[in-house]
Order: sequence, then structure tokens, then C-alpha cells
Amino acid sequence: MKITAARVIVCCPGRNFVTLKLETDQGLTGVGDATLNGRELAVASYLQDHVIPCLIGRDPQQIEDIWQYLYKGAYWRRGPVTMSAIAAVDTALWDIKAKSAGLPLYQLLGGRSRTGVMAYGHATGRDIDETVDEVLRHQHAGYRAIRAQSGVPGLVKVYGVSTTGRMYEPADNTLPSEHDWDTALYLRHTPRLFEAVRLAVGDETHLLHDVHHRLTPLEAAQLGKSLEPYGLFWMEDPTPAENQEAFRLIRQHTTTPLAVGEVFNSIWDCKQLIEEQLIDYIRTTVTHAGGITHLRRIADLAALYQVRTGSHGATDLSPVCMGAALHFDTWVPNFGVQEYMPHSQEMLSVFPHDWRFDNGMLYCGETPGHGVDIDERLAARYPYQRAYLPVNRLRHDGSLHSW
Ligand code: CS2
Ligand code: MG
Repeated sequence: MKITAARVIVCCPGRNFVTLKLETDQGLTGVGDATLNGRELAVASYLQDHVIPCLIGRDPQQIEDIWQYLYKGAYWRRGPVTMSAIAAVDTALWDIKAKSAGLPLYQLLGGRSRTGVMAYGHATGRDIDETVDEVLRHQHAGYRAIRAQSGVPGLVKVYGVSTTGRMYEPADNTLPSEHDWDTALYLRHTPRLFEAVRLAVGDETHLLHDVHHRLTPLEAAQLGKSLEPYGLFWMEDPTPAENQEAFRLIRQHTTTPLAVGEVFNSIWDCKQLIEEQLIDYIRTTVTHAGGITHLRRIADLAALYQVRTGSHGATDLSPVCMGAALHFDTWVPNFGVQEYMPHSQEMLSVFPHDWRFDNGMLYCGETPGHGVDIDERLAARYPYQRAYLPVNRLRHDGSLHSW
């Protein structure tokens, strides 16, 4: 079998997506997600200008050799752009291999390990009351795991909280919008939020929170300790994770479980965190961590240290990523939870798919492959629209802070 053609499709059905489609001489096609929120065209060019010329004529069955060729052959290894491009190729190749075998992708990985995939939803509100209402709405919709994020009194714009009344979309402007931040206000507010949420939902529902890289290790330790009475399922991205050993300090002070890794793009980004058991969940994804091939390696390392998966699943990961992720989640033995931020109908219409959500659980389909395609004619109606993620500044002096 040979790869005969490859196309990069950039579209914007409500937000930008980058999709790779491979064609073969046996009529099989494969699709991969290469969306990197706010830097989409960098990955599109990496694929179009540097990767695709090397793919034409290759045997798509040689998934591992092509992965090694694109990783080692680039010389400049790792990084979100490179690994998202490799991920899109890898996902498309797994799609083709499963189709040629006539099997749903999870069967090639090792078969079904669970009846369904536990999802966690996003409950957000401008204040505590609104957030509690949203958490209850998700609970009534059947979610067993719910992330709660709320506005912080005194701050105008905060991560995770929609101010438009529509679904929260972080890439909200043609130039980076500026958010304001005050750690002291946040550290005082967040325990109050979870006291109210836990009181409202009872003890059964798993509660999650995303700190979004904003605290120092000691501040994160303080927050983790203050949240212990509310029994969180996880506290996510408590501090920037370039310095993996910083998590030792957090671990010394709190038993609140930690989840990190949505911004990681290789096993090296999380090796120390996993080997020293400094985290409880690894958030790496099919799209940003080198595809199915590399994500399996990360999950297997994590399993040695009883770290579970909790893949990122915001709307900036396309329905193609969700499809591939659900096959992965259906197989992976050390599964934890799958993030599920529903795409709009407009977005889903561009990506015919067989996965589904029902009563708090996600289910991959039985279609050969990963079960997702792209409607290129419809995609062409939604041209790329430049959009940036926000930046964050400290309220009192305007210095730049992690967003
Ligand atoms: C967030 C994301 O879902 C999450 O956990 O961290 O919404 C993140 O802000 C976006 O994916 C960035 O593009
Ligand atoms: Mg996050």
C-alpha cells in the first residue's frame, strides 16, 4: 500500500481546526487532528511544507517507522508544533491501518478494557451561585465528574468563564485579549466556591478544578490544602510544569490529587513527574503528544507508577482528536477520566463521527478506523480566522503572568 496524496485542511466552523487527510493507492483514507490553539498555521505549514513531501510514496502500514522518521529525522526534536504535526500523521495512519483490518481502532490497541469512558464536563459561572447552578445542571444531565470554574470577585476576566453567555472559547480575539489576575483574591475565593459546590452536589459527584498554571508551588500547596475538605478528584495545572521538581513541594503539603500535561508534547515533559509520583493524572493528548504511538508510551510509563490518564478534551481539540482519544480511552488499562467540552453543532457538522455521549459517559463507535472524517466541501465554507489565546497581567502592576 502507498500514500498517494495528503492534504492539510484549515477551517473555522466557530473556531479554527487543522486537519490532515491522507489518501492511499488502495482507496483507503486516514484523518488526523493537528490543531494547536492560537498557532494553527505554524502546524499547517510544518505539515504542508516539510512533512507531506516525505510521506508521498511511503507504505502507510509502517506506522512506527514513519513516526521515528518524522521524530528523529527532523533533527530539531519535540515541541508543540513538531509533535502536533507528527500526531496528525500518526493518527491518520492508525485510522488507515484499522480500516484496512476492518476493525475499530481500539481493537488494534488491545481490545476493550471498559464498557464506556467516564467524561467530565465544564461548569462555569460568573459567580459562586451561577457556578453551583451549572454544576447541578451537569449533575442532572448525568455527569459523574464535573469541573467547576467561576469568576473571582474583583477580577474582570478570568480563565474558563464565558462572558458571552455562549460556550467558553479561549481563543477570543484577532490579537491576544488581556485578562487581569490577583492570586490573593483567587486563593481566598476558590475554597468558598468548592464549599458551596460540594454542599450542593453531595459526596458522590467527582469535582475537578483547573488552576491553569497560575500559582507558585507554595501557593499551589496552600490551595490544595484548603480544598482537602471538599475531596476534589483533581486540581489541574497548579503551577507551570517546566520545572517538574517543583511538584515535590506541593506533594509535601497536600493530598489533593494533581493532574498535569495538556501542554506536554513528549514523554520527556512528564518523565520525572511520573517516576517520582508527583502527579496522579497525566493529561497528554493524541493531538499534542505525538499521536496514538507516543501517547501509548506515556500511558505505559504512567501505569508503572499508578498514574492514570485524564486526556485534555477542550473544544480546541477537534472531533477527530475526540474520536481517536475515545478508542485510546476504551483500551488503556490505567484510564482515569476524559475531558469533554462539547463542540457546537456547527463544528460537529464538518466532522462526521460515530462517537457519542450519553448520561455522563462517552462511547467510541464500531466503525473501522477511529470513526471520524472531515467534510471538505463544508469545511471550505469556513475559512481560517486568526485568533489568539489571551494573555494575563497582574492587576496591581500589569506584569505579565501565566494565563
Ligand atoms: C483548559 C483548556 O480544558 C482545559 O483544561 O486548560 O481549555 C485550555 O485553556 C485550552 O485548551 C487552551 O487552548
Ligand atoms: Mg487545563
